[in-house]
Amino acid sequence: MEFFTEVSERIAYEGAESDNPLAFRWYDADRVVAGRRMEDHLRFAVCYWHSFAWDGLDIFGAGTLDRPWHPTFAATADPMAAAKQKMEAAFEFFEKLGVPFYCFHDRDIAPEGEKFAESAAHLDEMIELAAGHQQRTGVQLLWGTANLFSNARFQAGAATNPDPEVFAYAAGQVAHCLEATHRLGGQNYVLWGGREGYETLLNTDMKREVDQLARFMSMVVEHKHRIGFTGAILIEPKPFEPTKHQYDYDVAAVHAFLQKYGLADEIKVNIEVNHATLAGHDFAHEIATAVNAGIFGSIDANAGDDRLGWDVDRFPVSVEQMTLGMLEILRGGGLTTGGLNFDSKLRRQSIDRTDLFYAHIGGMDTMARALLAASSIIETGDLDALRQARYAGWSGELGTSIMADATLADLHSRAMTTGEPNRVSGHQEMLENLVAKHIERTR
Ligand code: XLS
Ligand code: NI
Ligand code: NI
Repeated sequence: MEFFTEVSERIAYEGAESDNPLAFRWYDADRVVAGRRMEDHLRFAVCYWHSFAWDGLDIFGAGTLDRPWHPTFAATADPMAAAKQKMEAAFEFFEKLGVPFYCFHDRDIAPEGEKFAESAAHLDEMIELAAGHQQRTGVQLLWGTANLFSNARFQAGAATNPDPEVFAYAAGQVAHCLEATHRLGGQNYVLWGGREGYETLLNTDMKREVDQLARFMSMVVEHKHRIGFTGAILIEPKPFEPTKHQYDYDVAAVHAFLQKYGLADEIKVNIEVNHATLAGHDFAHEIATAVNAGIFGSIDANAGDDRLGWDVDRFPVSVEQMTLGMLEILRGGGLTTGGLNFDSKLRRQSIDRTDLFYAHIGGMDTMARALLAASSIIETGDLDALRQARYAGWSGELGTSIMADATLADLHSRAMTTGEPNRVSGHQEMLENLVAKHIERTR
């Protein structure tokens, strides 16, 4: 059955002058940018949950989107039959859009059963089908993850739950999902701390909960090696929502956690744009922090809303925001096992199936344009030259001695005899103009 009948062929690149809303204007998969094909730089992934497992339901009302494969609308009452239809729709979409990757939660692709064993069997059956679809289409799995937050059993978290029974259940679920990801050749495995946080300290033993979280992560790492999964394990930071406070607050908090528990060589981060801004950071800041810490893994590409303080998961629209992000990614050496996963959802009134295409085309063009701008900034070298010049003193005699062996007392006696340090301009506005110029000139 064909689900996306308004799009009969694969979306093509037509160039910036094109007026075709169903064509790429910037994303040209085979174009080589800074020594790498665009497709290999950007490593786009479509996410299963927002695009295929969500019908537009929000806390005020029922689903609105035209999603014939969704259990709410599917002609069949059999959840497994509906899951199979959903998978057909998803792979038809991946193929027509021309993305190399997709991502899923176990519960997105396979319905939960009565008991754990039944849920596991559902997943195994769907994994077999997914393997076939992957082989047929060439679409690969960027990452898998376990949904440890939707079911009521996880009301007080999974690994951080006050009840070890829930920890044990979640551990079993992750073991199964990690193995499924491995079987599908997934390149990463993600752990977003769904409800790993708290609502009130009045009933929460924070120290114990964070220790439990670390124990859980160590088990995941041990299991990864046990089964021979060579992909990266990634934690996805988020400051709050659904809980009032999430332990994996931001990249810096996750890095401190990983170091404290000896996991910094084993786990990296999946940075989501909207989570960065909710934490009070720029997207680029979170990437730079991760690159500096040696834990940069992957990106959930989306956008927040300047006036809304929750995870609205819009498709990326700001070339400037993404250029600054891509600049840090390129400075860090680019994506390796990671990719750009559209953890983005349509607005609830964008009800047509074709809206999924418009949204992804826009997001991919935004990121492609950002890549072009960022690589042209790096290529011309003007920004880096100015940045380097700003620190020139640190290569001089004083700078090197400070970093080597100068003591506070040495610097005290020096201060007694030297004058006021010379102040220079930071030229911020000039640098912002320079970024704007590179964006304007992307071709
Ligand atoms: C929620 C998260 C979630 C993860 C995967 O805010 O972004 O979608 O990416 O569990
Ligand atoms: Ni995400
Ligand atoms: Ni999110």
